[in-house]
Amino acid sequence: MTRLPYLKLVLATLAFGTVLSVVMLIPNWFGEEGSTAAPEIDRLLDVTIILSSYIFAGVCVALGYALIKWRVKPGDESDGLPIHGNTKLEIIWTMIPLVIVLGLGAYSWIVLDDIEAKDNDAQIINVYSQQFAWTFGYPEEGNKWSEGELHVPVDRQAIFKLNAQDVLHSFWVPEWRIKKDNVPGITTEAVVTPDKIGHYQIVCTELCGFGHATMRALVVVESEADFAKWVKGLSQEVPQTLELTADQALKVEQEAQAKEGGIGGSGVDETGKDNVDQS
Ligand SMILES: [Cu+2]
Repeated sequence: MTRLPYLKLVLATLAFGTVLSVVMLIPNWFGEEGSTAAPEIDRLLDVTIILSSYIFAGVCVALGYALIKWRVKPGDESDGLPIHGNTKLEIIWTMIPLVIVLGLGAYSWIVLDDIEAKDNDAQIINVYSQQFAWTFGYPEEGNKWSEGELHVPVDRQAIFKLNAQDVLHSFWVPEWRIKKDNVPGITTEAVVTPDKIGHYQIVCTELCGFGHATMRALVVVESEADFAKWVKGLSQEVPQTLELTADQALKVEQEAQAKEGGIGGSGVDETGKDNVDQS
């Protein structure tokens, strides 16, 4: 059996992996950063890119070496060597990915723990999502609400309480790097500290129906003073129906129908599903 040229293979892997890493880190994959979480998340992804580059390089070098070294000679029709497993090799190729995955898992945990740590002066903002619009309630500001436009002060943590009134939606502001599902029946939470003044967009990132692609809202990150002025200008309070759970809202609607004396008149049956004749 030929001894493998380990040193050469390792050096080739390191060289190819380094070139790949450098090339892969050139594009700005994630775009502009707009929150304190963004640099940490981007660094985590950069580390993943570098690790993946070296693993990919190792696989390519091993494959390339095997293809060249053990290529079948012309006219050789014989079978290869009967090989049955190699315990040492199997232990190595199990342990290496295990260490990498556990290491990345621990690193991700530390990052998540850090970016979700809550500040004492955080502002709670309620986010309501429905096909195909976003609205926002400010409980600290007399529960005033805003339709399609979210304002937040810069450098102050915002804790978004995410609600879904009908189906699954998902709250995502790419520059903040934070993405969280809005789930009917429960309130989920996203923690963000925007650190750059500017205009951004909330993008719904959960396929939620025909209008999904248009389900966006403006995000304005502004100074504390500008935010205070804007929020004072809001006149209406969050409508009561938005604060009910889906079940409670259905009950209110059914009671209203019963009062009008017409059941089935609105095309909504007791399961809450639209039963308008589709044919
Ligand atoms: Cu959607």
